[in-house]
Amino acid sequence: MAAEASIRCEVMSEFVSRGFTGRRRTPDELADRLPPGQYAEPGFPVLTAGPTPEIDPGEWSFRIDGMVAERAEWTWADLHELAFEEVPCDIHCVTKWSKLGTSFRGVSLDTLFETAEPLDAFAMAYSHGGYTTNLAIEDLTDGKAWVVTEHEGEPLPREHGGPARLLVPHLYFWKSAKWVAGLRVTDHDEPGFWEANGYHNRGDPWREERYWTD
Ligand SMILES: Nc1nc2c(c(=O)[nH]1)N[C@H]1C(S)=C(S)[C@@H](COP(=O)(O)O)O[C@H]1N2
Ligand SMILES: [Mo]
Repeated sequence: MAAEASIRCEVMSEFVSRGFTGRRRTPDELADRLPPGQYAEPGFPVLTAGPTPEIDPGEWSFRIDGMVAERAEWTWADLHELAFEEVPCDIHCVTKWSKLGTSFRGVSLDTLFETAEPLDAFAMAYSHGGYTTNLAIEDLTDGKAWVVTEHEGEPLPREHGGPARLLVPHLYFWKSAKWVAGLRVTDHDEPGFWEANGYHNRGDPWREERYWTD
């Protein structure tokens, strides 16, 4: 299912890069790209539980620890030594807006896991400010997740998680932790902030996994 969603994302971005960005899309095209129950939002709403932290890139770092072959931590400068990728994608918020044909730029989790190889199946992403969200390692690997620092060619705005956020576009957007500080790899699954407050444990928008009862 995850692979299917990410393939769909690639197909869509190819479609967008052929020249449809900014043009009106036909309802058929929209219908094809919108997961069930979602509508297309041209803007980029901000959804944050609590205050917006102010983090200087000089103070920022990203850590991977817990059940890993080697713990690792990257400063802003360390991160920028790694390969950055452009990530064209669609994003889907559980509150029903989707932003189609957008893009981010960052480092693939696959690259970070080359250093900090996960030895177990689960991870908790955590952020400056205390936000957490849980993800299966298989939802973070094989080109499905990034630590991003740019949105549509500009530095990631602070309200959208700048200087850096997690991006996991094949799952509902609450899994994309803003102001991300690290990932802890664990041998058991545990709910993060929204998952403990009624959201679905996995959150696949194509299966409409919104709430824990879905
Ligand atoms: N640190 C942190 N990350 C977060 C959130 C948050 O409150 N704090 N909200 C989540 C939710 S519910 C959504 S829908 C998206 C919203 O991202 P945006 O504000 O860039 O649209 O961020 C997710 N990541
Ligand atoms: Mo959300």
